[in-house]
Amino acid sequence: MRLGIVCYPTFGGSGVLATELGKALADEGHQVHFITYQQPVRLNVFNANIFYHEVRVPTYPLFDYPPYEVALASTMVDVIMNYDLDLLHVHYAIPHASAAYMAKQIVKQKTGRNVPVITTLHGTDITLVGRDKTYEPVVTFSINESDAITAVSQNLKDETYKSFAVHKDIQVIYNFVDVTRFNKKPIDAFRKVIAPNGEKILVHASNFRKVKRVDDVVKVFAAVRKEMPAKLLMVGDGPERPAMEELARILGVDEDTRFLGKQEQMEDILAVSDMFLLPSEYESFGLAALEAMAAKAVVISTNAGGLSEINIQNETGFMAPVGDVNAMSKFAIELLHDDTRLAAMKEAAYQQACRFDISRIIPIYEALYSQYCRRTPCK
Ligand code: GMT
Repeated sequence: MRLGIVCYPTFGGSGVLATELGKALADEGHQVHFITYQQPVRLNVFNANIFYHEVRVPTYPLFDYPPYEVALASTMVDVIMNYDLDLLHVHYAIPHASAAYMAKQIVKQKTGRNVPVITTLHGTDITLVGRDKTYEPVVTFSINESDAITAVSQNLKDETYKSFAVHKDIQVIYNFVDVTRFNKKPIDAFRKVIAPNGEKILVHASNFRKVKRVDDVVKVFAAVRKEMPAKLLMVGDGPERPAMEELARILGVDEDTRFLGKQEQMEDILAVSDMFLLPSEYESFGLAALEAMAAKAVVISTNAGGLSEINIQNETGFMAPVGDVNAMSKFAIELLHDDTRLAAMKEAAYQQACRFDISRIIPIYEALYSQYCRRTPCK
């Protein structure tokens, strides 16, 4: 198939998932065209089946807000027509689903062809941003106009029906992880630099937005650090980072906390980690937690959103209500003191990640695409 994939190119989960999906589909022999404003961060391989089309947004003195959606729709039209795409798969509804709708109408008018659009809902496009009155009518309309809609968890599907007048079926296709990539041997030299005296290593990775409640990460770590030697790795960057650096100083754990910024080699960091902290206010799924589990890290998270669809209480990790720093700290301290239980839970986390392995999920997307494919055979 010739597939167009539209996503955010940044470190956000939807962009990561879309890029990994595109890479896997290209490996399967499909021609994959990424359409976005910047090279996606995980698009770091050469594959003759992968094309990257940059959306350029020309500026003009009149434009306080350069019209990205218009530029995106025009690029979609260009790529659909010049590369004869079979379908467009857009990740994160805003503004990708509405731009795809516009592109579809333009192609239909020009050629009579109906290009199928599949929209995958990822999280805040539904639970936060999309609900805002400023966007809601366009989001509802463009979701309903998509030929197929998928959501990355059952919780996100339910949230969509709760908040939007969507009258079409939404298929749940869970996010995935490439287990073979994340189940890596720890690099001893790296572990020694981070934890020279064999301290336990805790890790958090996100885009440091309010919804992640990163302050709870630092608070849990401070409680752990009171009880035992430990190190905290903070991966990623975003608006909350400066406040978190300050909080680590206030709580006296700055010497044991490293802010690593944005990192591409997450598998190397996770390979030396014992525990992953994700105390979010909401997660539709929690892809970062799944990647941690594939690297045999135990996940301490909230029970918000779809997290309970991947993290199994007391088996692969622990979940507490949002903001319950005490419960998360207590569990972390007890587990980090008990090496036998820690090893068992790490293994259980890994086994759970295997249920979401890339090899299981890609065929589900291919089957969905096949329903809309005009070519025979479908590759
Ligand atoms: O908030 C983020 O982590 C980024 C956001 C995105 O759309 O890029 O992530 C959402 O999509 C991920 C991939 O499907 C999910 O794993 C995250 O749980 C989800 N984030 C939220 O729901 C807050």
